[in-house]
Amino acid sequence: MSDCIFCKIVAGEIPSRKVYEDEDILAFHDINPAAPVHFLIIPKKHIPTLADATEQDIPVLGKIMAIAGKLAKQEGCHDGFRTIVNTGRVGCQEVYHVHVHILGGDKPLGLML
Ligand code: DGP
Repeated sequence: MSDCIFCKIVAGEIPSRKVYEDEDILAFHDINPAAPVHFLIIPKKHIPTLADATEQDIPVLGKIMAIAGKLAKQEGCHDGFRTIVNTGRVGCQEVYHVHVHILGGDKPLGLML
């Protein structure tokens, strides 16, 4: 999608602080961190929202969830983290390209985002 910010990050047209990348997914630090550790994991494929995901997307969405813990530990989350997916208008989604927020730090994090 040519007008999607996250597709532009995937394409390298907008810079990001990368945490991880492979052929299917990209993880990068959130530009507006809401916690000491705050990064996003996205599929490289443009899926607008979680409500748009289909059975074809199960492998990439599963990969994101399966790697979240490893990346969180790598970024300093040694005692847990929050995992948030905002979906659509009611879910207060700002960027319409599926992303999983990973948030962590030293202290427990209350309801946020
Ligand atoms: P959400 O409300 O779940 O759609 O959150 C979108 C997040 O994306 C928000 O926390 C800020 C982040 N974000 C928006 N634009 C950029 C960008 O250009 N670069 C990076 N690294 N993060 C961005």
